[in-house]
Amino acid sequence: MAQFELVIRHGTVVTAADRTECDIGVRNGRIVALADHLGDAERIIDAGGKLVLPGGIDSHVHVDEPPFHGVASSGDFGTDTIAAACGGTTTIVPFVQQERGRSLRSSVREYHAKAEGRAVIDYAFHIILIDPNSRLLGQEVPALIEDGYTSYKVYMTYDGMALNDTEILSTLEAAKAHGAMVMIHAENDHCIHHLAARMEATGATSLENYPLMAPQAVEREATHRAITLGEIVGVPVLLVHVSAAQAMEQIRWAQERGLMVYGETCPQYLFLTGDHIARSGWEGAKYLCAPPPRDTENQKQLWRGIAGGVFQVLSSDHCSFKFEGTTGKKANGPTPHFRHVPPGVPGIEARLPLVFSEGVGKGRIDINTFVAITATNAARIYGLYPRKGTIAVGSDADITIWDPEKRVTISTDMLHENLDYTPYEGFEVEGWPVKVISRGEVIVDEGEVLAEHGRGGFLACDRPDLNPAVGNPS
Ligand code: DUC
Ligand code: ZN
Repeated sequence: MAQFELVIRHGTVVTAADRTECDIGVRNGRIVALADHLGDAERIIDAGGKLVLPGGIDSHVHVDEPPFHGVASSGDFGTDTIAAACGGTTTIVPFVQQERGRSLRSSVREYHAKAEGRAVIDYAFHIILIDPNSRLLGQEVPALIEDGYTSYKVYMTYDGMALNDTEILSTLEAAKAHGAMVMIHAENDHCIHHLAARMEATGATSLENYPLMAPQAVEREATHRAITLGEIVGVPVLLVHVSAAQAMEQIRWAQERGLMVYGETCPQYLFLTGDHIARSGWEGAKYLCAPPPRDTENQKQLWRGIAGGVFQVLSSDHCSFKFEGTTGKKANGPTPHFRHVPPGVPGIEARLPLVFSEGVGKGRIDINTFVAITATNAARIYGLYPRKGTIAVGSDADITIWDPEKRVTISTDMLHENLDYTPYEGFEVEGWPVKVISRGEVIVDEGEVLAEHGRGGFLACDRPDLNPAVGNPS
C-alpha cells in the first residue's frame, strides 16, 4: 500500500503566515506530511506554477432559511455548497434561524435535515436569536454551545427579528458565561423606519432611494452601540458585513482601546456602490442588500481596513433570491419599491476569485492576508482551527489549488448558484481555483464537479478562543 493517498507536489503552499515550496502528503483525509519531496502515493497532483491554499471558509451564508420579505431562497445545501466548492470554498457556516415559540434544538435539527444528504462540503452552524428569553439563554443555548453551536447572531434591525439593547446585553452575558461568539448586524432600526417613512410620504419609493434609508450614520451609531454593549459585559463582539468607513472607524477605535472587537466585510462593499442600486427600474434590485453598498471612496477605505487588520473576516453574506419569478427580488411587484425588495445578494462562488483578483492581483493585500481573511481567521474565531483554515500536519486536507493567472469573466451562466443573475456579471478576474480538495478528495477538477451530494459533514465548533491570535499579516 502506498504511503499516502494523495501527494500534492511542486506547488507554492501559502498559509496566513508563510509561503513555502513543499509537497503535501495526505492520508485518511488529513494532512500528514509537509516536506521537500514526498513520493509513494496513490495519486499525485502536480501543482507546479500554482498556489496551494487552505480551502476557503465562508462564515456568513444564508442557506435555505425561511422566506425573507416573503421571498424564499432558491438555493439549498446542495446547490449552494456546489457553488461554494467551485469558487474554492471548502467549509461554510450558514445560520439556523430561531422560530418564535419553538425550541431552538428542534430548529437546529431541521437545518441538519436540510443539509444532510445534500451538502458536498463540510459545514458548521451559527444560530440567529430573535427571542433570547431567559429559558433559552439559561438552558438551550448552554446545551447547544456544549454540542458545538458556539456562535450566535443578533439583528439590531428588521421587523420581528431586531433585539433591543436589553436583549442584546442578556445574550452577551450568556455568551460570556458559556463561551460563545456573538455576531451583530449593526443598523439603527428606529432611524431606518423614520427615514423610510419620510421617503414614502413624499412618494420617493424607487430603488435608488434605498441607500437613503440606511445612511452611514445609521450603521455607525449601531456599531458604536454594539461595541459599547460588548464592553459593558466584557465579551468580544463581531460586527458583520461592515459596509462603510464610518462604522469601520468605530471598530478601529475600539481595537485601539484594547477591546476585543472583530470586523467582517463582504465583496458587495468592495465591488458595488449605490450607483448599482440606482440603475433604472428593477435592475437595481440585483444589488440591493443591507447595509447598502456605498461609494468608491468607502471601497478604498475598506480595502485599507483589510490590509491594516481592522477586519478579520471577509465572507459573502450569500443570499439566493432569484431576480425573476415568485422566489425573486421582483416577487413583491408590480413596480419597484425600496421597502419591498428582499435585501441580500449572492456571492458564495465569486467571493474568493473577486477578492484574490482585486486584492492580491492589484497589490491591495498580500497573499497571506488573503488566506487569513478568507479562511484562517474565521476558523480561529469560530472554533474550527486548526482542523480547518490552514495547511498543517493534522489539519483536514481541505485545499484549493489556485491558478493565479487564469482569467475568467464572471457570468450567471458559468456559476453554479441556482440563480438567474449575479451582481458581478461581466467582472473580469485573474486567478481561479482549478482543483478543490475536501478531506483529501478532489471535489472540483477544472470546473468539473466530482462531489457526491451528502459527502459534506457537520462540524461541531469548539468554544471560540475569545482572544484569538487573528490578525492580518500585511
Ligand atoms: N443583509 C442582507 O443583505 N441580506 C440578508 C440579511 C442581511 O443582514
Ligand atoms: Zn447575513
